[in-house]
Amino acid sequence: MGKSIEQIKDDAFKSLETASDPESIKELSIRYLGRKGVVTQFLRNISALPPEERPGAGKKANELKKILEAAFEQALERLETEAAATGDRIDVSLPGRTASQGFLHPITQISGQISDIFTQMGFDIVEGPEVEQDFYNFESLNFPKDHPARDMQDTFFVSDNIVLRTHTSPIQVRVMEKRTPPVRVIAPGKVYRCDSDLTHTPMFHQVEGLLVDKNVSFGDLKGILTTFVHRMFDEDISLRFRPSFFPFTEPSAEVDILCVMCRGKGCRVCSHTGWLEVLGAGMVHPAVFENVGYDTDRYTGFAFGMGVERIAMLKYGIDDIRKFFENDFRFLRQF
Ligand code: FA5
Repeated sequence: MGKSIEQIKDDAFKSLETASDPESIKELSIRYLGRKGVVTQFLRNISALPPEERPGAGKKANELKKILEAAFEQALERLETEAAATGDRIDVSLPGRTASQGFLHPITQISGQISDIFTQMGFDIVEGPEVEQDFYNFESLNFPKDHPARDMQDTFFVSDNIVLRTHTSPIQVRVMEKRTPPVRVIAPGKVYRCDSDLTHTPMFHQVEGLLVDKNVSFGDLKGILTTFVHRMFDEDISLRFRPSFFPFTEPSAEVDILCVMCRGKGCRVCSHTGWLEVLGAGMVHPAVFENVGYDTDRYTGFAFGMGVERIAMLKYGIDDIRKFFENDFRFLRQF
């Protein structure tokens, strides 16, 4: 009949002492209690014993079966508890994991700084639609149909009367239709033009400004814009007002800032002029006031529209506007 039930028990417990992981305990359970296991075989072979020994041997074998079942189960539970306790232990000496933080795109940052400067000077922030009616983008701003001034802005047409706005100036009209003077607003937003080179992209950002009240003069416009430029850059940055033309302002001007790339000597960024144009401005044209029903005898006002990317280029010394839109992380994470 082979080993006695006592020998089988001794062997099983010795093996259990050396089993250090759940896998080996499961193997032992199969070796002793499985279908072909040692205890199972012992029980099957009881019929080979002399009849008087059979009841005692059967009883012992069944007892051993229960003892081993309980012992294997306990050993498994003990190992699992130990593993869980080790896994949960906190090693306070390990260095901490730094959570990587996102950041704002440089254009969003500059746009925010521009808005902050103007809100500190009492301007409200307003918005308007990017897909705009021809009426607001052009006609209400004194660009009649077929007027050559429309060629100044290479337009993306959605349909005959709907365009992607080419500037933020239509927001001037939308605001004046709803509010009565005094009006003091800025309107940041995306604009679109069929245009692309070192200093032009097909989508770019502008911040529009509009101030309407009694006795507003060109001197007020110069004062506000000079304050803005000095706060945005620094107190000794040079800027110049150059006469210009926009159908919706009269007189009109363009404001240039001394090129920070070459300090006025002339380079490819400033087209060798030493200056970089950052905004257009002027006194609101009476025709625009008439379109929105403002009394031109009582009110005057000024408006301006600046290119956010140009300001960012000057501020950070970037020589190619397209870098802002290439999404190269090595470039973007510097700001
Ligand atoms: C205008 O868009 C006028 N609406 C500005 C204005 C507002 C004048 C209110 C008077 C009163 P202009 O086309 O010059 O003007 O554009 C204004 C600024 O946008 C420019 O000075 C320049 O900084 C920027 N800009 C123009 N085209 C592009 C472009 N394709 N890519 C990047 N920036 C541009």
